[in-house]
Amino acid sequence: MDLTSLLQTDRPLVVGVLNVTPDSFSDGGRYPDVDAAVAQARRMIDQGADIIDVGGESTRPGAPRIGSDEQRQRVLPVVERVAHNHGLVSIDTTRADVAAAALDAGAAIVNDVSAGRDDEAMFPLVAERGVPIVLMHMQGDPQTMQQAPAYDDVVGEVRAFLADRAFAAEAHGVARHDIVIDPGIGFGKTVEHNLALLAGLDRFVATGYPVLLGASRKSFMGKLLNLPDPADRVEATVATTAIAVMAGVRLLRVHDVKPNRHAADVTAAMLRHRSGWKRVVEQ
Ligand code: HH2
Repeated sequence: MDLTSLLQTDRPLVVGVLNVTPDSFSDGGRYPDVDAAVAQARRMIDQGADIIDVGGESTRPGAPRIGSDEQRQRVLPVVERVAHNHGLVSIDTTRADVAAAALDAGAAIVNDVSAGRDDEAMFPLVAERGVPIVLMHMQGDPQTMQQAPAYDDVVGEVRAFLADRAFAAEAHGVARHDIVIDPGIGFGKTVEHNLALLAGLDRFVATGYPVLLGASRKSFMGKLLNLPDPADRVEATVATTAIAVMAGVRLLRVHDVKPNRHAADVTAAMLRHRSGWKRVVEQ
């Protein structure tokens, strides 16, 4: 099933993170070869992931940039096998040439953490291929974003940025129904900024674009709970999943599929029960 059809159901969608990088903050280096990465994708799908998000460049604070050739070498064999044998794949890249090669290899969604700003060829590519794109907010770039993030009104500014980027994408011919927005938890944000965004998720949902949340294992929870090891932040992530589904968020990008699938499904069942779900989805 494609993303548009999945979004027409009343299920929250779980996006499993698959970083084929040596240096990602949480799962970097865990999948040294294609077989290991494909096996992890299979596990995530068995646990209830709807989409596998494959990335070949870490965006953790201070991470080095990875050239397109290297990204392609890392992701393409994995994208090809997961897309053909297992399920729906999104490609996490800001480079249009990497996205194009991944789409050719079977990916069906582009996840661009620069919201089309890193590569001006990204929106024309997505428009031409007619595929969905996730537009994420980031203040600054991964090298510098955590040095001194500052906003007057973080929810208002992030929302205005995303509306602007969605408008730019549509101006290039990307269909409105192919746009997903994402407040970019941890990308140029303090703990307080991230909490404000979680508290204000309903304002993103109210734009009418499907919203994706990527809070999984991120450092604001480590700071709140004094948990330096990202692997210890699974339970905290599950709390953010329930908060997000309550607010009407449709996609949850997570490393730990099973607990988040359960949290999302129980929260959605509760919403259906009080018939709030229909209202949320139709906003
Ligand atoms: N977060 C990360 C990477 N890609 N994409 C979207 N749409 N939203 C996010 O919040 C998001 C993202 C960072 O997390 P991770 O992939 O686990 O780490 P790294 O960037 O170090 O590979």
